[in-house]
Amino acid sequence: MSVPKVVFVLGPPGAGKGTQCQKIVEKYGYVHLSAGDLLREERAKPGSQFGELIENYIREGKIVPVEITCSLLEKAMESSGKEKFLIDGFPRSQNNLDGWNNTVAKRVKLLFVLYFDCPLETCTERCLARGAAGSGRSDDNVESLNKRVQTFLSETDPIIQHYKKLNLVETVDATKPAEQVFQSVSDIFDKIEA
Ligand code: UP5
Ligand code: MG
Repeated sequence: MSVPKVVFVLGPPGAGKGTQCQKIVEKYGYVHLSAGDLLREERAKPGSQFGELIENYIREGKIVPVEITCSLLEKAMESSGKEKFLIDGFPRSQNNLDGWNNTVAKRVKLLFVLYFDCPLETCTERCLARGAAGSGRSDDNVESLNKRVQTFLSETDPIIQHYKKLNLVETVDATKPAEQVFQSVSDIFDKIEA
């Protein structure tokens, strides 16, 4: 078996990471692992040791300790039996990056970081509209969104800058309609797959 390949997918809350990942899965056959979705699933498990902790972190827009997230990601990678992964919404802090580099990173190849660039106001509007439409997400409200945005600026943006210095970031303008954004995304994946 060859070394599993990973693409990190980053961007502010509501930039469209999940939407675009779904399209990448359909066209390029990657497995989509959203760290946020995995945490929400873990939270929902009856008797989960971490359920309450995860809910508190998510509502407060804070980043869950990396041991929990990394172990969920690694389990999901193993159980998929596949070799190409989109890791969506991770690593979003120095703690995440250190935790990853000390564990899973040694067993996989990071291809690049796909960064969805989008003004924070647009991102916030998208999440609020999703909340108003009944997303059921406990963080799609003004209070949580302000915190999510602050966390993005203070903790996640430095990680994107770190990968930019390593020349590993592919930036996409995420302000356009989803189909147009996916055109730009496809151009990047076509190069990689060629
Ligand atoms: N939409 C999408 N694309 C659009 C477009 N081009 N034009 C107009 N509208 C567009 O999209 C968001 C909304 O916008 C949707 O309604 C969509 O239809 C519309 P989506 O694709 O869901 O965007 P995404 O970037 O995935 O937004 P999401 O809300 O999932 O981003 P977050 O990064 O905030 O959420 P995530 O689930 O990754 O994390 C949630 C929380 O979990 C974090 O705040 C944190 O507390 C915790 N977490 C960790 O602690 N550690 C982790 O590693 C990951 C998460
Ligand atoms: Mg998402």
